Amino acid sequence: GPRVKGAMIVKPIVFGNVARYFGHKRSNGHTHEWKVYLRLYNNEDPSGYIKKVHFKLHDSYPTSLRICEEPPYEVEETGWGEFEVNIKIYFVDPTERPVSVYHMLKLFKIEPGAAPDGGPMPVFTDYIVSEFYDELVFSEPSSTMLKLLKSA
Ligand code: SLL
Repeated sequence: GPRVKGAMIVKPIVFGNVARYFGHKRSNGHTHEWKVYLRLYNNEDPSGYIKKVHFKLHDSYPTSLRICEEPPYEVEETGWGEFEVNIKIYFVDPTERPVSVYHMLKLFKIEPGAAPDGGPMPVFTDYIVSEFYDELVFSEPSSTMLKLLKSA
């Protein structure tokens, strides 16, 4: 439908990862299990206006593109290293352009003074959370999209 002049809707989001250290290195070299996720800040169900969410992992993962067609939008994996995850959000209204957010997967904690020279060093901790806030801004959405955004 036509764009609604002057209309603006803001949807606060939260994205990030949790990770757990195995306590040892597995035979495949993996040291952690982790989960990367995207959700609405107020925990609303966005499936009325979000079509799908793509998580693009490091190329060392077989099938590095993971697709979530409905909530929860999350990927659980194991691994040994940190890398940037591209989280791309597609909307039900195809005229609404997909939005990308980037999350640096965190497995280790940077500890000041932990290195032999007294500098910072990544250390293994049992559990780590790395979470960020952002906002999806819908500026003059279509009338259809505006209805979907409001009825969520
Ligand atoms: C690094 N630049 O060197 C980063 C890359 C990639 C981590 C980290 C894959 C596990 C698997 C995995 O953990 N990749 O291949 O099964 O630290």
